[in-house]
Amino acid sequence: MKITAISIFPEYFAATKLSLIGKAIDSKLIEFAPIDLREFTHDNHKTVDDTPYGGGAGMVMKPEPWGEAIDSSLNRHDGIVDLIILTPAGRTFNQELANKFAQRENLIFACGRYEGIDARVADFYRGHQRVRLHEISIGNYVLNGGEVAALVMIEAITRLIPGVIGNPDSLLEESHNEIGEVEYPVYTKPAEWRGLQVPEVLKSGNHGEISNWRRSEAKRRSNSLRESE
Ligand code: 6GU
Repeated sequence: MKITAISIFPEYFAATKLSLIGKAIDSKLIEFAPIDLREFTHDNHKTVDDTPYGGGAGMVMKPEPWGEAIDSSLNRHDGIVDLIILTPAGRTFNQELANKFAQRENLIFACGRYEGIDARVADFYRGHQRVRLHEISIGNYVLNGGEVAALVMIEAITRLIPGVIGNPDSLLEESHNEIGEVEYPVYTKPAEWRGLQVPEVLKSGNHGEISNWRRSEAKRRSNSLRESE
């Protein structure tokens, strides 16, 4: 999978060098390039924003640098590209979308700042031959920009690529699968810690009872999480 992330703060993406994503990059399972939006400006101040037409608070990101940065990024990729514009007004990211994007070859993340990117950028690329456009949010809260949201998506997506995580069994057993059921509680040694015991059933060696117990605990947990919303 080839990933490009366009941002005025490409340094955010240094985090991709760590841990499993970093290893996947080293082993060429993933190719990742952070792109500095300001490289696609042509004025001395490297201006990326301006005041909104119609008035109002804040600044809007200018379309020209975005158009040039996205066109240049498209040239790094072959064939169809999923262009993901990060915006709090987008569709909420979830595991189902992570699974879908994990099957794609080419992802470009466009990380907006300020009050967002001039709307014509999305309109233009929605009609582009090589682009599938997505406007995505990671949840109902406001961040200063799309960089952290892109990192969240990159981690959720890349860990689903075969070979990226060490033990693929954990993908099967996992917390937030499509069903939205949260995983069972886990324990390790010691058997007693600060007066708290590991549940007897887990030490019983009875695999049937263990898996029944885990299923019922998982159900209990996901019910009580939903009630606390
Ligand atoms: Cl993608 N961007 C911003 N600025 N805020 C967000 C978000 C994205 N997702 C949730 N909040």
